[in-house]
Amino acid sequence: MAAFPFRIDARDGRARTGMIQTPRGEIRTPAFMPVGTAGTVKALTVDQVRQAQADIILGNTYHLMLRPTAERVARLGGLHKFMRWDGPILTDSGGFQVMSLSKISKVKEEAVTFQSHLDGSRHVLSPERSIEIQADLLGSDIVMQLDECVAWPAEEPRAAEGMRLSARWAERCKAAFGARDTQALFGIQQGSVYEPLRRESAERLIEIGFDGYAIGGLAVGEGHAAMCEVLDFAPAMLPDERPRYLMGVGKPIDIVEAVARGVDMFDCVLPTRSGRHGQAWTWDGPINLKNARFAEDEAPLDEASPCPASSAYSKAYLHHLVRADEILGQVLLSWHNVAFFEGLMAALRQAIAEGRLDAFRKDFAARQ
Ligand code: PRF
Repeated sequence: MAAFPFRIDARDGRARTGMIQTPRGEIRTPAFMPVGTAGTVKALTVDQVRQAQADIILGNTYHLMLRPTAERVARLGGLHKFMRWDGPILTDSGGFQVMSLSKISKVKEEAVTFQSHLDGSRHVLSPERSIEIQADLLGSDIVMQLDECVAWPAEEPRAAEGMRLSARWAERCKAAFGARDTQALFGIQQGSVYEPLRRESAERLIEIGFDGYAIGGLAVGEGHAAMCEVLDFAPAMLPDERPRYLMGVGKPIDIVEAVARGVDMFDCVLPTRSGRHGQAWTWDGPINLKNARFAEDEAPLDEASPCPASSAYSKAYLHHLVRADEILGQVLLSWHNVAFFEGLMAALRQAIAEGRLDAFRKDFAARQ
């Protein structure tokens, strides 16, 4: 597998910091990927996303296959050109979004069939079709296998069934992807909270061989403590020399704890979604700008931040924008939040490089 060298520069306990090298640029790890579901990181221009220090963004097979369709994106030159983002893009494979968003869905060995949440139209997503959409039509840099994420809570037999289906789909995705130099394929570990299932999942994925390994099936309702318990054993089952990606996580405290347990990549809608709802993430936890206590607060959210949304606008002004339901309030808070998450990742990388992650973790938790 020639694609995507992963260089680890420093370690601190189980945590690592380094860099994934892609043809579209370097991804500093641990990395946070802002979510650009429908060909846009909601409320932000790609220039703002770049200024917020994101190295890579995430796109969604499910949304783009329905609208504007993957074929149309391909005719328009691929997702990078379409949305004007020239950095790396990781695409999720669609299965998880089918389960969480579509009206009706049915998972079978061959494929998942579902009805669009937009117009009720019927669609089929097989492992082969997911790879075609991601790799050939959208032109994704990091392609995810199609998997089944079972709903929480799941009894062990149900979790095993979903994990084994995901493992069989992993083989089909690998065969469909073939060998490529300029794109990478990641497998996804499933198995809910069950250690033997996580072990079997990891072994089957490693046997197939992927460029990176994701941890799926977490942050689905089990809570922070249960997720941390799984992360005490799950990342260590995946190859040390390849990137590990915890899908759909999370709150800053989740990210800090996962990094300490050996995770390298994250994605979450939280910074953009909470930004559209008036919430700003800070080193002292989340605050809601709607709150009357900010009405005449002239201080910015973070004067030390390189992001203008964080350093150049007063909380009083942001309070006004949110109260008046002005679109700029959503833009500035989304921008600030993405910059905050990227700043958190930079701080984590530095703490690992300097061997003081434990102290960082304790300070961080105490301030939340
Ligand atoms: N699988 C895929 N995408 C995901 C998940 C998963 O398990 C999750 C779970 N947190 C988020 N996104 N393919």
